[in-house]
Amino acid sequence: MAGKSQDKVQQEASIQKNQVLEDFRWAVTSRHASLMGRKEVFMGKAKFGIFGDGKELAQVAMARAFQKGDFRAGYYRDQTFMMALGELTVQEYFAQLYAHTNVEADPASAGRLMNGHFATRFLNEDGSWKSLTSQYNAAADVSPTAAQMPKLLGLAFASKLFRNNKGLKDLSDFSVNGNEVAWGTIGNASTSEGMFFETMNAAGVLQVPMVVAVWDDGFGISVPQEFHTTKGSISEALIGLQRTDTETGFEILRVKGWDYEGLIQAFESAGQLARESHVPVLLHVEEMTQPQGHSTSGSHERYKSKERLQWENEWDCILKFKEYIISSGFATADHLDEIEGEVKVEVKRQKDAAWLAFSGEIKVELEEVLSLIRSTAERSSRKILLLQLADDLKKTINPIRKDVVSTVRKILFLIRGEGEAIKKDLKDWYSQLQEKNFDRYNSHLYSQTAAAVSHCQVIPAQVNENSPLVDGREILQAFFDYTLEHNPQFFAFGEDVGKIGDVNQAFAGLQSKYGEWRVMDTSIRECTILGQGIGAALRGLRPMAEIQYLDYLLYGIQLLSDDLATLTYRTKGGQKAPLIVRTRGHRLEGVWHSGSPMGMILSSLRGMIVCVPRNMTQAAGMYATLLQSDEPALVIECLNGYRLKEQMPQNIGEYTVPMGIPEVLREGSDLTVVTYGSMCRIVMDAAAELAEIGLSLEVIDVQTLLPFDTQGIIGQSIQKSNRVLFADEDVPGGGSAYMMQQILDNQNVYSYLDAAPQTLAAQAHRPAYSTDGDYFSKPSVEDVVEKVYQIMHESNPKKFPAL
Ligand SMILES: Cc1ncc(C[n+]2csc(CCOP(=O)(O)OP(=O)(O)O)c2C)c(N)n1
Repeated sequence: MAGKSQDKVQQEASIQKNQVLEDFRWAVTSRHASLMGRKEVFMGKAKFGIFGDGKELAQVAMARAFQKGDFRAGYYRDQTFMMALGELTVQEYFAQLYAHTNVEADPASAGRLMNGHFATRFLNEDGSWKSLTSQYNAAADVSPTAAQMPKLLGLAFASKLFRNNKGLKDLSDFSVNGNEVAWGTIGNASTSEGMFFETMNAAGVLQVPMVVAVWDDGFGISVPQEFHTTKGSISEALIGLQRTDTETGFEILRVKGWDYEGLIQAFESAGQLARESHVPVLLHVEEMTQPQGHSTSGSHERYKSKERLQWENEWDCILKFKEYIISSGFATADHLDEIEGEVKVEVKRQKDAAWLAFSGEIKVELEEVLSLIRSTAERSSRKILLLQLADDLKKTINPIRKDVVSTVRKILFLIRGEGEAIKKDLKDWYSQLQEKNFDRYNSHLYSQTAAAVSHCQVIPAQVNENSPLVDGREILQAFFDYTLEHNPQFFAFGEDVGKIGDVNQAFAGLQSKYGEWRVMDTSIRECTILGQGIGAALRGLRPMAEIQYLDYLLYGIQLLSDDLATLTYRTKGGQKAPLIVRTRGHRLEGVWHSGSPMGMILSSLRGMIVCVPRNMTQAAGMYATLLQSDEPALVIECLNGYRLKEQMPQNIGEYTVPMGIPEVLREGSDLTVVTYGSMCRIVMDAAAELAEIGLSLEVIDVQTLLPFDTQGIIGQSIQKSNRVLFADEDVPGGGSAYMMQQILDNQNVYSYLDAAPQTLAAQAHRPAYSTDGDYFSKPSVEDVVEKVYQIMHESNPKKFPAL
């Protein structure tokens, strides 16, 4: 200090004062947004509210340490952080509370998520990447507690890759030498989840630039800390992760949620350590409060003691911040009151603007429809009733879209028997509204960009009589070799993927050829393998995450379902994570190595592509398609196919297999069997046997279950054969029932059927061990033969007598 000029000292003091007052402004802005938000819910203007009050101070400190290019994966308390970064206006905050369906109004979720789910937009409207290093990035939030953690690992891991994999050094829109920190936030109670512990361990092993801030307010809704965490403290419980002079690990810091200077210092040093040295940091922020309780669902007075409530009042971080500012001489109490007064007016102004914008759109629709109903009523025989419905609609307090649409639908039903001229205006208006509402509520389950799988170029595999016969796994190996050479953003990882090149050797030799940053081993942690992939894909890389066996996908299905599969939908195209999940399933052995839980997958992964290649030639072509696209996918290779012989295509790496286009494997006229994966071979064998008694089967491999037969190929086959059987290895009512539903609901085949459509599945239990266990559990050639024969018997018992 002694050597500094007076000017310099004054400048530093004024910078600090400006900073402190700016932070104060953000803290109280956020607090008043919380207070007003709660009232909006109780007034019936929003359905549910969860707010960030009590967590403000730590978040302004985190925003100070957060830099352009960094990523946040957090949860519903982070509004102050987002506001202080400049990534969330108060108006946007309220737009989400009201569920305003406009991307401009609510850039995080276009009204699709309840309030407190934050996100920035990573993509331009056409789906191309923005420059992520020039902006602050918040990965789109999810509600399940701790589900933000696995992708946080991936966001941090990407920095590690960008720093160490020289092939990525030119991707300056995604990283600058891996200097980006991934910041996570999580509530103290949520640290009890397995995902949290799995992520922490993996981050310690991988040494990635990840800072995890735990917002500790001593409760998880009503349940106090002693029920959540060993020793009542997550930083105490995790002390074994602490790095030492000789061992790598975590840096663990503790700070109080009301201590402004402590928070600023802690976040700054955590950020610096992670950024420069890629050391993960656990930042335990203790003594936080929750002034309004957990959410609008109930009062915290039900479960907090009087003493606790009083302590929370006294140790409120904004109160403490005020005391600090005044005692440090940065401002007087009057000045702070003045700022708070201004803030209150501004928050109210933006809240009102958000409401006006939200309700204004609905009002326009309501006025339009009222005038249409009235003019329709003039022409209708149900005039009085229609005018009454219009009147009721007009009287609705805080009308929503449902009020408008349900009235229109009721009226269209009432006047169904009247002439077209009477109904036309209302019907036309409604059909236009349906399109708009589809865009508002139902669009973007899948990519809507030029890189959607449906737009990928189809290049057939080239095989001729000279193409060598090789093991299936060698086709995959050749494909991965080609892709590692030609696509620097591609990398593959999973249990046993690195050194031995996966348990079936499709990556054999490729780690030594391309290095440990391209083909790598991981620990046994399916959930965070997937999270690692999601986070890396969010940052522009093309990861292939391997789940060793399909049966173990269950460890990660929640993450795929809640996070990856909903990502495009819940951000309305604002983010993408085109992760490819590779796994192998169907036939092998026993209860845990031969499952085909396709019904479970199909029900939970809408939003992802699901490929079920029957062999490795098809699998390689599917991977090529997926790598051209911007959609996340699950590919299930056939466990028993790696050693089966296939011809090596000449254009390996280049040919593609289109998604949603079934392939007719055998033409026939008596009955269509629709199947996929390992069952293709079984059905083809059955078809050969049945041909011997003059029965002609058409066998169709659907190839992908999501999307499913987008061109109606199966329907066309049924028009010809008039009979259909859907066969797979899932439980009854699983994948086979799904295929039947798709065809019956979408392809209008009912009138072409001469026999009831049927399914053939495995037994309801998982398969018993060994070859006999398989035979008596899963569909066999005999099962297919007998099932088909039975259908034919019912059609023509004379020609096909009972067995
Ligand atoms: C997997 C899952 N289980 C339960 C819930 C319901 N829930 C929402 S918030 C919450 C408490 C979380 O407490 P904490 O992690 O301490 O965060 P805080 O809300 O106190 O900030 C619970 C149980 C959920 N969202 N997800």
